[in-house]
Amino acid sequence: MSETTLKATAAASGASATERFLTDKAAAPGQGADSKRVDTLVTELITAVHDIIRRHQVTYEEYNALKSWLISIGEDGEWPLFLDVWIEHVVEEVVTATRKGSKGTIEGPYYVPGAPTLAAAGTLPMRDDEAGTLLLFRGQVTGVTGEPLAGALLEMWQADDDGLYAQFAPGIPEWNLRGSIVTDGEGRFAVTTIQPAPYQIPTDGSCGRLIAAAGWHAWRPAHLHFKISAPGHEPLTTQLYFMGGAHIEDDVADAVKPELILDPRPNGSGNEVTYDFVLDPAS
Ligand code: MBD
Ligand code: FE
Repeated sequence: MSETTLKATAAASGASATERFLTDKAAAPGQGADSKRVDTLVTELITAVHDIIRRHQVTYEEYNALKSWLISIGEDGEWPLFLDVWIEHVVEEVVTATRKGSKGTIEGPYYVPGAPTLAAAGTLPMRDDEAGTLLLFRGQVTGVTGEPLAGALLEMWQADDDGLYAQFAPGIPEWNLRGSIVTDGEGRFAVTTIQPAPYQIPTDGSCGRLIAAAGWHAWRPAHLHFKISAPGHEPLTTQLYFMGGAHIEDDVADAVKPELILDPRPNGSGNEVTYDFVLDPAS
């Protein structure tokens, strides 16, 4: 295991993920909220908790354990991790239910906008001695009627061979294994990268403590992340996985779908696989 792996802590990656979210996504508290909607959703959430307490005869010891844990998850910066692992997949399912194009899945906590732009046939930024099997990932971006989308933006990010993400684990170059690819005149792209390792949720933070306390496991299968966008189309956020890979059947984040599993084949220098993305028209 490398030096960087040893120094990656839950608190460090949690702080980065929290800051990232607050910078890119968070609306000002209460802004844009319809009070009737807040009333309905929060009342139902609280009522569901009350029901669980009654059904399971929750003790003061358990109530205080929950309180401590909720306090610590904020202190560790792990709210983005917790929500994206255990909640986001249902939001994604509801929001994309009527799409006709490619399946999406959750974004997770580690997207960073503005990754360096590569040509349609390019290599993700990586270290000279980047570990891992080379992967040539190619395909085409089209609309739902099959029309090629030239100049579509394919943003891609992934973990390295230690399962670590640049900008969230220490000691990795800023844009390592993160890139923005613009499709060619036929909507095609061909990206050279390495196959990522499975991702383990940090075991030394609040999410890790919850997993240990419940007797769960902390793993996501190896995956590549994408955001694909083109004018006049719904942006697609998705991930692709590797057939037969560890935890493909029991992703802690429940974000694997059968349509998202790649089956790369050896091509002499590493592996190669083709995958096409189909974008819905803008709604
Ligand atoms: C990840 O890499 C990820 O993709 C998700 C969804 C949650 C935690 C880490
Ligand atoms: Fe990920």
